[in-house]
Amino acid sequence: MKSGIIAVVGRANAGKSTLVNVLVGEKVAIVSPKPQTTRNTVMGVLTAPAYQLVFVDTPGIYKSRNKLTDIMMKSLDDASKDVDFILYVHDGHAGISDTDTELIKKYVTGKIPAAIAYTKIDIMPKENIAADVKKLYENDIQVDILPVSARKGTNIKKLEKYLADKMPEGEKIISDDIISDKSEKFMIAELMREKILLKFDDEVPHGIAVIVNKFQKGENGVYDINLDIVCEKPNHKAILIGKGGKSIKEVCTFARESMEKFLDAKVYLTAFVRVEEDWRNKLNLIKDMVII
Ligand SMILES: Nc1nc2c(ncn2[C@@H]2O[C@H](COP(=O)(O)OP(=O)(O)O)[C@@H](O)[C@H]2O)c(=O)[nH]1
Ligand SMILES: [Mg+2]
Repeated sequence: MKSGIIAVVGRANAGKSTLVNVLVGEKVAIVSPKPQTTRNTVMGVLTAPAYQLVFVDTPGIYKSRNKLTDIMMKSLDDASKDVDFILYVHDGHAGISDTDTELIKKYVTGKIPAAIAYTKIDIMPKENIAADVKKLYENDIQVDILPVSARKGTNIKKLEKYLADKMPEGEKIISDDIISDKSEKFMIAELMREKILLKFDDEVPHGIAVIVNKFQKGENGVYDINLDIVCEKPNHKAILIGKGGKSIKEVCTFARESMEKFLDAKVYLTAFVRVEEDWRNKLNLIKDMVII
């Protein structure tokens, strides 16, 4: 059979996690319109009779600004070494800038086989695709470019077959029933963070960490989940809670619904908001919070 590890890299918001989720067929990584949604590398596995594709979804590419972004960048660099293939995800509808060509060249170096998934074609004029492909070639980026839409499912099967064909011959890397390297507990914290990212403006969610204190399935089949939402500033805490607790209640309802879908069971969710100033620069705290 064919099997291999594929690093999924690209700019923040390009659509990497969405693409990995549709390829794997299950939600393994959270998605939002905000940068820094993915903080850790997440592995997603697609196992078919004739091949196995192990995707490593990475945080987007950023300029490091604090210890958290340092860790994110290191995990990106680590993830893009020692792999069989690099899938560079480019947001087609955003056009191609000089920064894009520079970044593509940084990751698509010729040392490791690579291709570009040119995504979000559902929200752009089709005629731009050919022009952009030409632009990439003119910039000496001569790898296969595969136009896809993760949202609409366009060309996803084609991309899957393409990648399978590029993998080396080998044994299965991961056992059949595993689709992610992350625990249910990790996903629970991530789903909470996703709903916060979706509900609040930029400044608040970027300073959020979620810690799961309790994650227990009762005899009645209901999960008892208790978590801390850690924020950086007292005014963020006030925003998160909202008037009379309205905001936190709303966001917890959304989070609970998606946790129930993910766990396929009822969830009893309690959450507590607390302030931990400058946690993004406190390495010990980050290790506890981010790398669960
Ligand atoms: N229209 C459209 N939007 C997409 C597509 N893929 C991702 N998105 C959106 O782009 C945003 C960023 O996606 P995400 O997967 O979190 O990007 P990442 O930061 O590269 O992992 C989210 O709002 C997604 O819903 C796509 O194929 N079409
Ligand atoms: Mg992501």
